[in-house]
Parts: sequence; C-alpha cells; structure tokens
Amino acid sequence: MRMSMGQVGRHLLGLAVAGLTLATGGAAFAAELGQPAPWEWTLQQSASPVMDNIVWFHNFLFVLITLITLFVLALLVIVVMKFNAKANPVPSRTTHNTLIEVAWTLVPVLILVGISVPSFRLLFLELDVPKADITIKATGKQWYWSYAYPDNGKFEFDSLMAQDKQPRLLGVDNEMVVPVNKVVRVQVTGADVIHAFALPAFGVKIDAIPGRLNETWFKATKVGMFYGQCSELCGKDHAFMPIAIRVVEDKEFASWVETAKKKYASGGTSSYASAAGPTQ
Ligand SMILES: [Cu+2]
Repeated sequence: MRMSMGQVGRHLLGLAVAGLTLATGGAAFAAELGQPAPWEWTLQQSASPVMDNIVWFHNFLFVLITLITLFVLALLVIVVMKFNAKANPVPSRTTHNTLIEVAWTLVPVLILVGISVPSFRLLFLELDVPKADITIKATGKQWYWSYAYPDNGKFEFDSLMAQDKQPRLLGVDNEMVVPVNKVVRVQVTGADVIHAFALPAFGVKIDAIPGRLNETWFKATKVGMFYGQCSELCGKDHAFMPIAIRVVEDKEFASWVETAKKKYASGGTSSYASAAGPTQ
C-alpha cells in the first residue's frame, strides 16, 4: 500500500500523540508514592519542589526530543520518497541556499538556549540550599546509614536494612524522621568509602565522601514513607543499605524527637554495630 505525503504526516502525528498520551497517562498508574512499583517505567511520584521541577524538565525535554526526532524522520522520508532516482531522474544542481543554512544553524542554537534556561534554573534550585528549618547529618557506612540531629538534641542513630520489613530491601529498623513542609538540610559524608545519599521522590542524590561534607536539601510536601538507596557502588552490601525517611506532621515530629533523645542517648544503637563491633 502506498501512502501520500499527507497520509504519512498524519500517521506520524498520530504516533506522536499516542506516545505522549502513554508517557503522561502512564504515570498515573505506574508511579507510587515514596517507593518503586512493579513494572514502573516512569519517575516516582514527586513529593518535593525540586522533584516537581525535575519532572517538569523531564517532560519538557521528552516532548522536545520527540518533536525533533519526528521532524528529522519526516525529512528523511520525504527525501527517500521524492528524490530517489526513479521519482526524480534529473537531480537539481543547487548547492547553496543562504536562508536554509542560516535557519539550520540558528534554530538548533535557539533550542539549546531554550533548554539551558530551565536547566540552569533547576541546577541552582538543587544546589542553593535555602534557609534550613532543620539540619540532619547522614553518614554512609559499610553498609548502613547513620543519622545525626544536631539541632534537636544532638542524638545520632544507625539505620540498617531490616530483613523482615516491607518493602523488601527498602525497610529499615530506624527510619530518618522529618517534619512535613519544612526545609531539611542534609549534610552528607562517608565514614569509610564513597556512598551516595539518594531519594527519588525528593529529587535528592549526592555523594557521601569520606573527609568531605556535602550538602543538599529537600522540603517534603507529603506525609508518608519515602525510600531511597545508596547510589554509589560501595562494596558487597551496597544493595542492602536503603534510606527510609518518614515524613510526619510537626507535632508528631516533636514527640518523636523526645523519644529519640532517650532511645538514642548512648549514640549508635543498631544491632549490627553492637553485634559486629566497630567496622572501620
Ligand atoms: Cu553505600
């Protein structure tokens, strides 16, 4: 079956629309709040202003590259159909066209500038830590995390993966607890090798490097459990040092702080640390 140029164009447009519908509509059923879902192929649901921006930027670029790819494909199809030896036995001897040459230089430049503006805006949003309501220090260790609360009584505790907890490989014994709608500054470092503190729903990913204090931030806009993982290959149990953050209302946070102060008064409390002794 042969199609006219117009038909080809309409088919390509239809494909693009179908693709975009899938990409945007798919998010509704595939993504889950705070944790990965089976067969998930979109980003996790956002729960912070930074992640909102990352999702927006992702969708913006996705539409842009789809349009560019379809445009180039359409040009290729036109050339193949219209300018093959059979359809066009006497080729044109044209070698220059100033207007087209200026356009195909200028248009990509404008597209790149259009990408760079929201890209830099996002970069600054991520790196420029706003005035923090609370600071937490997260230390990556082989193979668990320790969280210290210098602003709330200076207690520190270890957070280890709990075999018996759901979600599998993400549940921990002691979660990091933070208040909702508050700017949390996270200072990140490593005690032994390089780890990385990453939590998809908050749009956070930063290296935990021994001897260096890195800084990131998030403002959780939803109450609930949020999970992330160490994201720098750090040894044999790299896959088993999840990050679990429980976001709660202010009141609940205050009462948790009071309990935590007593519970973690002696410093690290993990069964791992007490059973195996210091690991460094
Ligand atoms: Cu690690």
